[in-house]
Amino acid sequence: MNIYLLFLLFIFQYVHSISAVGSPINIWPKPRIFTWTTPQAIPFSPSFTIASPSHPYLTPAVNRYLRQIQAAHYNPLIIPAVNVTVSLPLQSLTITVSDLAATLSHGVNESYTLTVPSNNTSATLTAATPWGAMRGLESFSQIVWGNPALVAAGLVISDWPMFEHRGILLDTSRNYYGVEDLLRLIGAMSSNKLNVFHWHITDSQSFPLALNSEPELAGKGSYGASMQYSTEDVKRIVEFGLEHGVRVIPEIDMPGHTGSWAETYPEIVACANMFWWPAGSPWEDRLAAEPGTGHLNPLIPKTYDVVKNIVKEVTTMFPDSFFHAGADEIIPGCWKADDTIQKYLADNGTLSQVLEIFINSTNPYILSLNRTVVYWEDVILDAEIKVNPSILPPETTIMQTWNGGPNNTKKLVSAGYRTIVSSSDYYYLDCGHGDFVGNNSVYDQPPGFEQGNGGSWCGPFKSWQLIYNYDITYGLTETEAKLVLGGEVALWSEQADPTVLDSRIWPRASSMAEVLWSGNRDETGKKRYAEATNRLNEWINRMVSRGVKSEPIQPLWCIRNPG
Ligand code: CP6
Repeated sequence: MNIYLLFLLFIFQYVHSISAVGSPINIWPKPRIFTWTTPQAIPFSPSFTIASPSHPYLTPAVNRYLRQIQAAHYNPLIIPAVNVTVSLPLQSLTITVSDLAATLSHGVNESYTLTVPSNNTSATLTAATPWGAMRGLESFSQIVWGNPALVAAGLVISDWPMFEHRGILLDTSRNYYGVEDLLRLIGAMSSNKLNVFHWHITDSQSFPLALNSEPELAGKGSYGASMQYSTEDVKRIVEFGLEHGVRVIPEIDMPGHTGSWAETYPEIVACANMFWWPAGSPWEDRLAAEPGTGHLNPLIPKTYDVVKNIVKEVTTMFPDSFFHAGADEIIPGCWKADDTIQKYLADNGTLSQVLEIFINSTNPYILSLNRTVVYWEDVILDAEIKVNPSILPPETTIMQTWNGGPNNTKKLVSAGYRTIVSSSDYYYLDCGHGDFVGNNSVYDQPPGFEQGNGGSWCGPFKSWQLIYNYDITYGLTETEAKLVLGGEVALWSEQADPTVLDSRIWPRASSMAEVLWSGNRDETGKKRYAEATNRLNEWINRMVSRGVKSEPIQPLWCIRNPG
């Protein structure tokens, strides 16, 4: 290096020595513990490399991050005020993993420690498992910015999640999403450190999953040949999930929400042709009474031949140990409309017994395939049709709550169930978009939802702040809180499809992602959403720069004039 260049470097360093002690680090979700006493940075070498143990899923992740960081030149909304030491470009990151054999499963250790020195050209990332290493790589990618790139230095991050289960539910039955949309979703989930894609694959409106054992279910029940997921598609999605540290949990919703099965097997589906409800029947009877409903008939042996074929093949396609079997929203009026069920009721049977027959005939089979079964809370909590909880022991059953906010969470955990929180009052991303039953519909509307009044489907809209401030263990004892596995935001697709996917989900899912990773309070115990606002602006900008079309939360003016 000649003397002239050294002189230039000196000037450059001097000019950049504007210190801004205490400025936050722009990582989303915020790490649990980090020290960055003096905001400082060093150049990111164009020949930067990552050394990592070889692993079928970590290796592709490393290559992906390396490419992304080198190509990104992320342009921040607010240029971080840092001291820059130009003499020490960061040349390498060395990854160490203590348990390379750990599989991606519920409760896997996702902790990591990332150290970027300010006086050395190499950084280190240590993690318990490959999945923790992926979380650390993501954090590392978020501390690199600018062109030529700088990397935050003189910092140590020690990080691990607060909740083990951090997910997104997407419904691919009401409207179809292409494989590329699902991959983009999983990629964005991973960058938000979310680890569960709950795939609500089938419902009454379409059956998009192509199965070799039951080819007609999708053949007749999908929206068309181009709107199906083939075995290869599923394999690609599951593998993509593994490369991103995202588990893919399939849901086959049954015995309700199965109208689409009737295209193939009309004989096993009750009320599939009930396109409108008998005039005058009360709205309460019409839970999930969407155009195109239908419930499996538990009293017909053929039902179980079909269910077992589906469950068996789905478990071969999805390696995760969780299987979601639905069991939400059983409509009394649907089963009551069926002849065989009517006879059963006339012989003093009850609708709850009909549901028990279904659960008793399917749950042991799912368990025999080494799966933990997840059910919607309705299976034991719904007022009219529910099973005796004793047939679903907490050891083998996980409940997912969506009604009634914290009260239902309390009911489930106090009964001993491990619980996933998806409260519709906070976590339903489809809410607030107006009634989807059109003005030309033959449906009677419930009071307040008269046709054409614009009545809102589970409104109002759930804002990122509402989601950020929700505590999923609110009102629970310490013992009860331990049974809360985590949460999932849900995008039901009656009024969503690929054109709105990104903006319906982001940044509101990022809100939950941060809270389930590191909470929503600062060191003094105060809610930290004001601080989060600034970081979220930057995070949205980064997601957009990575091709995820997140919505904004503020005008650029506010971002440039933080007050
Ligand atoms: N579909 C299925 C749905 C819903 C559920 N299950 C749902 C219910 C109420 C609201 C939003 C969505 N569309 N299969 C409930 C778990 Cl407000």
